[in-house]
Amino acid sequence: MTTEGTSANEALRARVAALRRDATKELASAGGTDQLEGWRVKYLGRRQGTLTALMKELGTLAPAERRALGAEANPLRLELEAAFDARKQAMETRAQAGAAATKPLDVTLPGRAPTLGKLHPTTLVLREITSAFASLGFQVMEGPEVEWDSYNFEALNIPQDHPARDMWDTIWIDYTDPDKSGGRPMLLRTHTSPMQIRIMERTRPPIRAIVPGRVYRYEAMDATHESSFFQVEGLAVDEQLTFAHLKGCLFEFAKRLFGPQRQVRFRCDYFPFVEPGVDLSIDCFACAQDAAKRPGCRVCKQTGWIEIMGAGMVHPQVLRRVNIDPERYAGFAFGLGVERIAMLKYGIEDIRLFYANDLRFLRQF
Ligand code: 2NL
Repeated sequence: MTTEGTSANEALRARVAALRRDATKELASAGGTDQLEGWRVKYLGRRQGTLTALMKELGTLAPAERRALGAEANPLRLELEAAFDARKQAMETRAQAGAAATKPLDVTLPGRAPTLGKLHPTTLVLREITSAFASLGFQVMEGPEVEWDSYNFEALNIPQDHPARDMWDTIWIDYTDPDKSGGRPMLLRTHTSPMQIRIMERTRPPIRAIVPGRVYRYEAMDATHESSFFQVEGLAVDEQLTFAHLKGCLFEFAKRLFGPQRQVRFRCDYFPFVEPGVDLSIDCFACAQDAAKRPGCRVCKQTGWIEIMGAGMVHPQVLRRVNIDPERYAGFAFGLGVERIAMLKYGIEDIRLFYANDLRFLRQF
């Protein structure tokens, strides 16, 4: 150990002592968070900090001196850091207490109202429809949304490659099973009728069931077409059921949903799974009472009638395929689009609003 080494050593030791004194004194007098931060940068700062500089100098000393001085400088660093944290904590606690004292908690302020959820317009109308049919004696049943071609089309009298298939633009699933549906791929059901086939397969008449549920179409979307929407289809199978039963049942339904003053009209229509097939309209609730409102009526497009559903007598071929003897039993069936009914009831002009998740729309129901 050289003389110069020793004196350099002592000089450093003196600096450590002075540093402890100055830093401690200044910390005690730091009056606010800005000053506190200034203190931290001055002494502990990574670039310019006095203590940091001192630690760097240690690296230039001989090993024995470095150890001796390190033994003093290192604890000082920990000491100053701890003092800084304590001071900061105390300052924050005091600031909070001060704020609470000058601005006490006002317990009389009104609380924040929790946001309450509401039912979706589709759900509201779906419930109205199902309860109307339930009160007419129909059971409510649900089925799978992914279906086999055999249930969605073939059992419904729509063979492969038949032009009637063009009535439904289908979304296909990349999944096949050699034992199912002749190895043809699965699909997203285009109507809820396949579930009615399943019901007829496992239930002997009398049957009265409605099947609500989501269906899918490969559509170019516009104000009246969505790629997914809800349907309710109904089915009644019994001995001696006639078209008069269909009319009576749907007439009653239309009045329950749209009011007792409504007129109904049946006209011929075509669906491959019924014969005969019809569509059902109600007289226009917007203009039927007032001929002056007819010109320009947007609800019925000035026809005076609004189509609300399709229906018909179940095709004998459909019954035969599920082993129900069409000589003994007859059935009627019907189908409607839930959003279409909701659009009529609430005056909604664009079906895309239903699933756009815009709260400004959804809050209105
Ligand atoms: C429409 C028309 C309809 C049916 C659905 C049906 C089901 C079976 C047998 C026979 Cl299992 N028919 N359903 C019948 C006629 C019309 O729906 O426009 N739906 C939105």
